[in-house]
Amino acid sequence: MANAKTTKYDASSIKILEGLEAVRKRPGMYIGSTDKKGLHHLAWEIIDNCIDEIINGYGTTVKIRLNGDGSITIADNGRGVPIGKHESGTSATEVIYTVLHAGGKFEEGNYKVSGGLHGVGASVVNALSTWMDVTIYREGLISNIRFKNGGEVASPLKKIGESKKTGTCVTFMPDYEIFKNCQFSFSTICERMQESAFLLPQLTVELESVGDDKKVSYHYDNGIQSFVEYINEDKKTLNAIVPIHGVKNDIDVDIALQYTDTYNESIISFVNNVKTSDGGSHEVGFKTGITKVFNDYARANGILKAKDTNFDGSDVREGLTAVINLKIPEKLLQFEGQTKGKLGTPEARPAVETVVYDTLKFYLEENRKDALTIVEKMGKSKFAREAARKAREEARKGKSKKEAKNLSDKLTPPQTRNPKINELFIVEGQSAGGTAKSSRDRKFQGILPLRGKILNTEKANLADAYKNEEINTLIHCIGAGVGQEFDIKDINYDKVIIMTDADDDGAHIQCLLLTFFYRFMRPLIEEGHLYIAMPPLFKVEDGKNLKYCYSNEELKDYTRDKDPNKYRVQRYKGLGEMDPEPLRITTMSPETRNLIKVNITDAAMAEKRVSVLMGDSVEPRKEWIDENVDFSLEDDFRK
Ligand code: 0RA
Repeated sequence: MANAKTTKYDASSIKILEGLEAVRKRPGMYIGSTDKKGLHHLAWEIIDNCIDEIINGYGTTVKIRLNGDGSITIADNGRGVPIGKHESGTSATEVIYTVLHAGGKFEEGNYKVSGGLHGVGASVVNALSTWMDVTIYREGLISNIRFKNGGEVASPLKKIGESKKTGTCVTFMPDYEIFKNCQFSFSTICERMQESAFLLPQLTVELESVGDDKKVSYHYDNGIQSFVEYINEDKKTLNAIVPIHGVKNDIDVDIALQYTDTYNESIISFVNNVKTSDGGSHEVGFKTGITKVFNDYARANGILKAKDTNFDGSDVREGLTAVINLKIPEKLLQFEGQTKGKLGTPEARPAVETVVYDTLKFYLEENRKDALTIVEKMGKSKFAREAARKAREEARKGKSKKEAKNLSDKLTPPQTRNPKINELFIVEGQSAGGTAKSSRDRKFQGILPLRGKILNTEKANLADAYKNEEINTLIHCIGAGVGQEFDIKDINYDKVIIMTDADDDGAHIQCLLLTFFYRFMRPLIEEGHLYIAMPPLFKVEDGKNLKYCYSNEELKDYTRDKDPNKYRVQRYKGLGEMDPEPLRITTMSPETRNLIKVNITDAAMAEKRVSVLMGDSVEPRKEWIDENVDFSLEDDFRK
């Protein structure tokens, strides 16, 4: 009998290792990719399991720690992963961490609220780790199991102590042979956990990064209302946050919204605690609902007269911040699109529309003062929109010759017209412009020197932007229109590259340009056409060697073991003082340069950053620049 059992165990354990081997052979099939995103997927997998436990009513806190050696620890105070014997003779714990998709078998008809988009199982994380250590507090015991080499048992489950606590603590070391040149990003993990904390008021998240001594924690009793408050933190708001809540046809609708005096909208939506980055039926219902309710209110109160046209959607959403959170029963759940980031469920549209309309109708009637402030802003938006259209039409009719002349004074265009390969360098000032002109490859690189500081578009609407000469020039250069009418198909350049000095002024101009592109040509960023050039900060000459360094750290690293008398460091104060050849090699030539692709993955968070950087309050901006000079950039384009 014992023999039979051993044989069975051996056979099944071989099968298990084969399963994990399949994961190691084709990680992409299980976690999407083996880049930075895939690496973080491992963390999300383990973290989501903890969060599910809390959603189901067990435990309150998730603790996450980057250990500084590449490993990460994730712990919760839920019931603890089961430690009993499994029918195969091994522990249930071992099964959960080694059998593909085993996790679900241990659930007892739980309503998994967070499910839907992820959930490949903890065993996949184990398969892609060089080691994993699981400690479980349960049934009065502390139990531990360890794995190595992608899921082999290094030490089977055993008691290591006693405790009245309950919970699960997992530490794993991702296999960095698979995730080459990747590391966990503390700020990425913080951002996602903060979002979870906003969505789940019962949750506390504590995060720590050991190497650099960072510690934060998130807990929000007021849920998505706190989320809106956070996004609008540095903005002037027009009304108190409006909570909208209702259940319609089994769909639970929860929304918080607030208007600001800015010109942009940020709507962020979730379904069953999973972000729907590409919107979907719920967002359509939301937009329809608010457009209807504000038009009806404005008509009923004589703000829109009979001869006036309606507010359109963009008028109603100007300055709007909204967080939408839906709970949809599994049987109605439908996600669409390549990344499943879009809600399909048709029932969500009328459900959200009705709840939004009814709640806001009542709110507007009860809060007349706020209502009038908001509607007055919509009136201004409508007026500006109509004025901008007129201005554009006039520009098309009469002034286009003058503009062409204007542009030819400023822009040095590439010699050939090829939007698929051409590049536009936006540089600061005439002197840098001159050097850039000598450094460029004239066949496909164009140079646009900006004269003055460009307008801060955080505080400007489209009509104001048109009046600013530098911005006007930019719009004409890029050639694809602006705002709602921007059409990415018409861009004259494949890459628009911001090339400023590596000093405070340069950083400020970068911010101004990024703000402008973010507000008025967002597809340029979303479709990956906007870049930042990386000019070197230092030139180091030692004997016959010449080396360019791009940061203080790089300079320190490079000169550490050198005799200070044997090398010479030149600090570049601006692009203007660089010679054409070094500028070409270090910054402009596609063969040798470093470019950073501007990558806005999360519109709402980027929104928050832009408003911190460009808004009225100086303090948070200073603090923010000090902490994160790299804005929302991801340097995934190092060529
Ligand atoms: C299934 C059953 C039970 C606990 C869990 C899963 C569980 C999984 C994870 C993953 C991370 N933290 C977790 N906490 C709990 C226990 C069921 C019971 O106690 O009856």
